[in-house]
Amino acid sequence: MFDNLSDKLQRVFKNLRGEGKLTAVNMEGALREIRMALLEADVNFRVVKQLIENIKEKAMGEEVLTALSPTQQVIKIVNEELIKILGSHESKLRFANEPPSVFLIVGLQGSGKTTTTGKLARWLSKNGHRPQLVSVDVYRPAAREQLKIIARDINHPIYEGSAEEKTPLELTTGARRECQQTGRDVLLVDTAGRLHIDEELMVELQQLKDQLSPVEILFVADAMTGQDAVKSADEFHKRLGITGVILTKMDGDARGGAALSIRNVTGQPLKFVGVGEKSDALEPFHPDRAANRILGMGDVLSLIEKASEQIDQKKAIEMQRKLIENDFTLDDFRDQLRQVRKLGPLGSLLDMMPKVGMLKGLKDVKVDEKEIDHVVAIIDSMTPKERANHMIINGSRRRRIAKGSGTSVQEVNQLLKQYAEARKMMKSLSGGMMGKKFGKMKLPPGFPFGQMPGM
Ligand SMILES: Nc1nc2c(ncn2[C@@H]2O[C@H](COP(=O)(O)OP(=O)(O)O)[C@@H](O)[C@H]2O)c(=O)[nH]1
Ligand SMILES: [Mg+2]
Repeated sequence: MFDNLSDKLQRVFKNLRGEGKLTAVNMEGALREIRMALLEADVNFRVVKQLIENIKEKAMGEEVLTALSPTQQVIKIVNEELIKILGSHESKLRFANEPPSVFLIVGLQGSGKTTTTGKLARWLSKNGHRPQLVSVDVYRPAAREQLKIIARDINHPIYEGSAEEKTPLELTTGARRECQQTGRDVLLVDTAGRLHIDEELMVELQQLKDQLSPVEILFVADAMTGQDAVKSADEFHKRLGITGVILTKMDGDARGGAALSIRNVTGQPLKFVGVGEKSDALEPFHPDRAANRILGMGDVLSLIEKASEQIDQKKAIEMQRKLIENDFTLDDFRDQLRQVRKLGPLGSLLDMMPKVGMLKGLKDVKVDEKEIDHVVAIIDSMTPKERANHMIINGSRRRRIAKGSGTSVQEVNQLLKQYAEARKMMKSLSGGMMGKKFGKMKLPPGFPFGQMPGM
């Protein structure tokens, strides 16, 4: 996956490193090489153009981070732009308020729909759902048989339909009824494919869409077909309105052009990638991890990320203002916790910053990541109003929050107590040294929660 592109980009960065200093001239050369590498990876030319423009603009405009070398800064920018083009966040599946959630699996013949339907069933079961399968490829009995075999392999029920149910619509209607009766919450509909997009197929799919109101219309495409996959996804989207894409056969695709283009061209997210023929070879797509993989330098990237977060001045100043004015809300509390979580053990972060001598005392503080996740989950379960004003969180609200976050009322109480203590501590800090003597001092991310009891 992305192997060729990864190799080429790493070569570009290596050459840049050799240059020592970053100049307009060698930057121009690097950009040209990055452009070539992307085009050779079969990335859509418009996407390449935009990527290069963004990288160029940022590289020229970026304020200098003294903690990074010029090459590291270019890597940082390329990484950020790759993540952006890949969709920024993981796009999770949507579910209907009223079960069953209907997912239509659509795409051209041979793209991997039937295989992916089985993989999705398995993935959904592992993630707390009870999916039901149905094949509506009524033109090819072998195709329905194929899904039956897959279902048997993964030990999943499949709706086979009665003798009267012959059309795709009759079959799905029957399958949906059975879901309701047996308490299955997701109906996966494996649809027929054609070699090309044709009118008849579109009419059939449109009819299924109208009658079933699917929450997800997932377009399955073969990544190895590169820009053809992107083109057909785009056409399907224009005709049918897809909600996401699943790219299969990523295990055999060393270029990655489809993955890099699909979001930008269709406006629809890449939700999963298929990475093998087996039923567990399906992965949710994470733009940041993919970018990481493309750049192939996880260690450098995490160092860069940590260093740039440390220099995130705007945030620090804002936080400081809040400390002094004591309007530090649960929202801010959560932000800080998340930042601590992202940075990992404070010790390793401090190791990278020899300059901040006054923080050395914090070195032995351990950050329990699971506990932070727990606390963040509790705050997530609060309403915006509650997060803005913790005073309104009474007994019944605490019970609701505990339930929503899968914790106990005691844990919610504990969190609110910690938060109140943190506020108090800040108040005394802001009245004392923070407010006067160190008025312009930057705060380390996560400060001062690293020191809290039990965290
Ligand atoms: N290597 C690999 N093969 C896959 C993947 N997904 C599907 N296939 C293969 O692609 C072929 C066509 O898949 P199928 O599900 O029948 O496609 P459909 O016509 O769209 O239903 C089969 O041989 C699958 O084993 C994948 O992620 N990796
Ligand atoms: Mg099929």
